[in-house]
Amino acid sequence: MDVKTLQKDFEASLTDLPPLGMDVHSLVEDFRRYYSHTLGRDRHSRSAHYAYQALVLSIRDRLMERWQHTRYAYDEVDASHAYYLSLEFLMGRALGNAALNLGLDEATELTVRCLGMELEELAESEQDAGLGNGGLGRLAACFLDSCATLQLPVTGYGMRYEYGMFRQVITAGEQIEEPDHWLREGNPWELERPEYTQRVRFGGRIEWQHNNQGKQQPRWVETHDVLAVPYDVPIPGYRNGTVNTLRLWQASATDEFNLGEFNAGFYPESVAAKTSAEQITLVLYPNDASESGKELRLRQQYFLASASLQDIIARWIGIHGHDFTNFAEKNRFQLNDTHPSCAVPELMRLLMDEHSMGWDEAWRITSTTMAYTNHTLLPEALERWSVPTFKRLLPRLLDIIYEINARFLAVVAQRWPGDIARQRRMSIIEEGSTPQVRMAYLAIAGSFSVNGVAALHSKLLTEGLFNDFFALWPEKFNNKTNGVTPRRWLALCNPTLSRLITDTIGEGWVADLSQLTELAQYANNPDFCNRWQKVKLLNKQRLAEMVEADCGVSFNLEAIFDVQVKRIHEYKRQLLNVLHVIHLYDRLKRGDSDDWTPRCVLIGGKAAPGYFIAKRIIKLINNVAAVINADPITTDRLRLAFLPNYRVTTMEIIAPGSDLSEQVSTAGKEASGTGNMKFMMNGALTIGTLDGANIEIREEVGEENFFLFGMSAAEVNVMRSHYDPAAIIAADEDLLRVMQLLRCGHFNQFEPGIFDPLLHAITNPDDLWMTAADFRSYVDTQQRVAEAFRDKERVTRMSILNTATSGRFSSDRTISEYNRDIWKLKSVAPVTVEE
Ligand code: IMK
Repeated sequence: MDVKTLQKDFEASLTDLPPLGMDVHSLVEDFRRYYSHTLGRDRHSRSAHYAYQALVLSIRDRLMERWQHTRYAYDEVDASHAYYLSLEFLMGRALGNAALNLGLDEATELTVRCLGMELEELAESEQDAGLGNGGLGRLAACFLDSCATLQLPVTGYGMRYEYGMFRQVITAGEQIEEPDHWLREGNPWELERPEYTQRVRFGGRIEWQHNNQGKQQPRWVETHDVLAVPYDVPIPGYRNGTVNTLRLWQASATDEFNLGEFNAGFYPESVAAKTSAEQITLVLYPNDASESGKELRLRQQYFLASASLQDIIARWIGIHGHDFTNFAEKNRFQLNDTHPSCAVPELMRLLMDEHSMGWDEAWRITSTTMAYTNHTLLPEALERWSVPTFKRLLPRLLDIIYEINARFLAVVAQRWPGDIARQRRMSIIEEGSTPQVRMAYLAIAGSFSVNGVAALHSKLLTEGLFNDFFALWPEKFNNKTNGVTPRRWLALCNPTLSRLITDTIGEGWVADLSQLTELAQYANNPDFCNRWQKVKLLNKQRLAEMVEADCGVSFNLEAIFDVQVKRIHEYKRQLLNVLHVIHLYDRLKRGDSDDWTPRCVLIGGKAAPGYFIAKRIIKLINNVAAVINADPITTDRLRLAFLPNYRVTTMEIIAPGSDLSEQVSTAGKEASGTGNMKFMMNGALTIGTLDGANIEIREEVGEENFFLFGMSAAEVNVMRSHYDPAAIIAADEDLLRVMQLLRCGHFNQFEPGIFDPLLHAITNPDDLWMTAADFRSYVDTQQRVAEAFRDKERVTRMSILNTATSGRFSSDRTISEYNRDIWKLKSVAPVTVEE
């Protein structure tokens, strides 16, 4: 055969590769080859780790084919595209999800069995991709799954942090943070794409020059540049042939660092500069719903925005040349909170300075492509960057922000002539001794859509935080209630319940969760209820084993599994939960235990390393657990455990095994919550306040199937001015006794005074979270929970109805709404590989 023919055959086969088999035999075949030929293992070196590697490579090949076909399909129709820009993607493990979504779950299971191993054992080899803090990052991950499942051309853009969310170790009851070097053994799910490297600039100064049309043109000079190298992660849709992309940027020093200064004899300085460039993607900031205000964080934010936009524009030019006429129509950028909001001035800069566009045209494009999602009302999370810092790091961007602000304030002045106070309030630049850039206002001014993440939260945004902006641009504001993916959070994590559901109503629910309503008709069917209970018991056993292994606490399977897992934060009120546990202990001690319902309380979550009170709350939980678990009076009746290192992978065991979901935030403070949805889907009942998505959960399941307690957001605001915790405590015998136990050091006999800061917080009239105010209502409602659980039939019915009405909380529904109202993309189906 001559070279020409070979070449032609090769070209043809690249676009038209024969599809890989999806049956067990093909999978085993590939597995064998990877295990022995690629990884060089033989029968003398059997290990779960290499088996895992070989399995991933086999599955990855099948993702690759579909990935290519998806790209071809999008290119073919020149599809409009949306980009989800986020500093966080909390992906968790990928193996089980890839197998499920490709329809290879059974084949995978069998392949592993052929080798005399169990899939669960292999899966343990995979580190969680913990590139996020909590709800905001996990939401981004669920959204990618739904976009691929709905076959929408959506790409995620994020950061390839070398260290993800820290590992939490509990020592003497306290949180110790250990670095999470998740890439140490390599990451078989990513594909490095050095050919798409971008250059991101920092520092320097602006020089104005005349261009050949005699116009003043800025030149950003003497910059310190950093390279952004993309790593692509495949995002498979649910059994539909689509594989979308998550593109993660890694910072890398430019060659200038290596050459210029090396030769000039400044070796150490040169290496230091290299390290400083590569710091940008070294570590995830471990703060949830609070800002850090650190310069490195601003560098991260600009790095993501700039690299992503340059990448998108380069692709555009590759296809359309320098004609940007349809750019706005074809592209949407969804900003996941203000973290990537440098994208607004950066897109202006790229269009004007790099692609010679005028201000008006650049602004038309920017303000019709950007959309902003707000994820919290907490003032400590609202990002502000000091103007001097901004000027030093991003001088050209600051100029553009000033220009955006001047034009924006002119619009405000037009609408409210002479209202100086309002102009000052709304200004993107906050005046003061050190002026600040208000990133949320920048995001609103630059976007055509602003959304909150649950009905109450979106309403509070327009009434409070963004009220002035709502008055100016009511049409921009909308709500998109969060959701979670039913693939990971039901089909994958709860196989026993999934089987029961599929046996009963068919398998359509996995891609259309509204079908779960068909379960409601079985809520009174004794046979079905029986099977439902059996499934729950098995899942409780699985959870109890994990608690035993990780906490050394044994959970009684007969007890209510009462669970609160989420970031540790005062507004989420883990303290209220602990006060209730102490109250139950006090009741046992004083012999008030007629008709007792056994209860095992599990609390888990990470505290931001700099958040003193949150860390002390962890210590309190552990100390209370030590005392009550050791007291023989509690045996089989009450247990408390703190689960270390809560993460995506542990939630996959927790949600299926829980009876009661704790969603007890101070009303008006939790923007949405998404853990609440995972519990509901898996049939847990909720005890919760009228906050975030709890309100919508209660609406769906019906008030008789939801344990509501506490003040409403409006009541919280009314009480604020005359909150008197001392009086509340004095008037409540139970709370008084709980406070006595804490005050006298019952849980810190050898650590005097350590809980004083917590006692102070509870008794402080300025306590923003008003823990004491909701104590009575919470305890009474927990008593109703205990009574309900004595009626097995009743709680089983309630549990079934929770799952049956959880369809609304699928992220497929949420993403359909984003697409209907904001992105307006057409779904594009690739030619399926097998066709
Ligand atoms: C979280 C909110 O606290 C949750 O209520 C919500 O369910 C979730 O986002 C998803 O919408 C992290 C944040 C944040 C604001 C700033 C930062 N809001 C949330 N996480 C840094």
